[in-house]
Amino acid sequence: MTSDDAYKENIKKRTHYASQLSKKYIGIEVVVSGWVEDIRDIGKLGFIMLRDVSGLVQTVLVGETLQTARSIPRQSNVIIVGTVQDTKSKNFPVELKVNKVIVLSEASLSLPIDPTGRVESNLDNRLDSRALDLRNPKVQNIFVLRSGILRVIRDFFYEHQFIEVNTPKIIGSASEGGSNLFSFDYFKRKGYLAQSPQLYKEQLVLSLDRVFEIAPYFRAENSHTLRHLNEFQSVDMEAAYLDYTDMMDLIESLIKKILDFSKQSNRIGQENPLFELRTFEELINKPFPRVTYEDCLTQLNEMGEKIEFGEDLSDSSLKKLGEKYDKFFFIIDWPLDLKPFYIHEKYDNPSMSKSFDLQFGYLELVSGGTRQHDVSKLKSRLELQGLSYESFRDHLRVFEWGMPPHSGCGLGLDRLLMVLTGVNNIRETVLYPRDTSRISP
Ligand code: AMO
Repeated sequence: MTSDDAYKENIKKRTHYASQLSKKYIGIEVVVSGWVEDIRDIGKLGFIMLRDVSGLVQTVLVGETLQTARSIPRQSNVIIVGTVQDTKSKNFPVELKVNKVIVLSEASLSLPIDPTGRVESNLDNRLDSRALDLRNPKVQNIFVLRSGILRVIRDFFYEHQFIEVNTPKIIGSASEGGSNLFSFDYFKRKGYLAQSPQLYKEQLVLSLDRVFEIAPYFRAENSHTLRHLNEFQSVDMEAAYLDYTDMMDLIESLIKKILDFSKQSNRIGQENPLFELRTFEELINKPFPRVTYEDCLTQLNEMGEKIEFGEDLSDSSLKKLGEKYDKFFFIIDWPLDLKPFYIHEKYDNPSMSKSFDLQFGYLELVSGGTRQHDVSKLKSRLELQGLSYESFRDHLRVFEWGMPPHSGCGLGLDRLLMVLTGVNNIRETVLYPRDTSRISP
């Protein structure tokens, strides 16, 4: 039967998801729809293993329906009308005795990848066929988790009096300085893709007090690592009257909320538990260590890694530190010169800054700090960093309209997903990743 026949015969739409079928429906006719994961034919009897977004259902076919099923290519999309019955299978609570199979959309016989994951494909091939790759429950789970986390994040901010904002991604000049911007023609002048919402989120606290944004950053960096993309999602926040220590408290409790949520999601999965999900249950009630930059240098020197004061922490030193602090920890109070112009100096030691990075082992997840809100100091910091304050004119004037002191930070969402799912390549956590060699699909 085809979808046209189904239409003519007025076959009902789905009545149940696969995971909803249980013993209480025995004897009842139901309609399920999804894709054919497997067809097993043992002579007079056959089985279609039908998968939908919720899981798998075993369906049993005999006679004419079995005849139809034999010609259906795997991964085709079908409707199955069947009666729920008890099963001998240990893997399912019930099975369906098939009354009708309707093919809605036939899959090609030669698929580019095997979405069941039984035949392994490399990540590049999987990303080339991402829509199909997502039929693999393990892959799908990453994005279900991601969606759940986005909801937790939004709820968290609403509870803390933040409002969600959307700042432009097409901008007329560099948002933070630096040269890592994508540029393009914008009606006879140059436009850029925003490398972060930094300037806008700071401007918005002038009147909105607390704002957050979940949006892409675009960075024209020629990086070839497992943790860098050229387009990635960040959770940005900015709040008036908070200091960087308050901001660390806030981000720490957000991360703990997310860990708590991940712990719960792990229990929900039945047929396809998020078995790779790392919940870090033991960390939920423990404070994350806060280690100063200076302490990091001392510890690194003890480990034989010589770093001069004022130098940035290289990949190899972060890896060493990450062996000692192998979960979440903050590196705080960086030298001011290592930080962007908008970061505030420490009052008791102006060569140091009110700044922090949240690490997971060697992986940087968050960066933030107290912001400079004194416009004359902002101007001199811009000059010191070789940036012309003329190009920040629109931004700087906002600081003359009664700007409150404020703090903020940006959390790399894709990297956080790496930590939670245990995948070692950021591309696994992004639907359609963009890197130096990938711009499609
Ligand atoms: P920063 O540049 O440190 O800070 O970025 C914030 C966080 O974004 C993530 N991240 C990345 N993720 C994937 N691919 C990349 N290429 C990449 N680069 C960064 C990291 C990082 O911690 N304006 C400041 C934030 C602030 O102070 O509010 C900023 O852009 O997890």
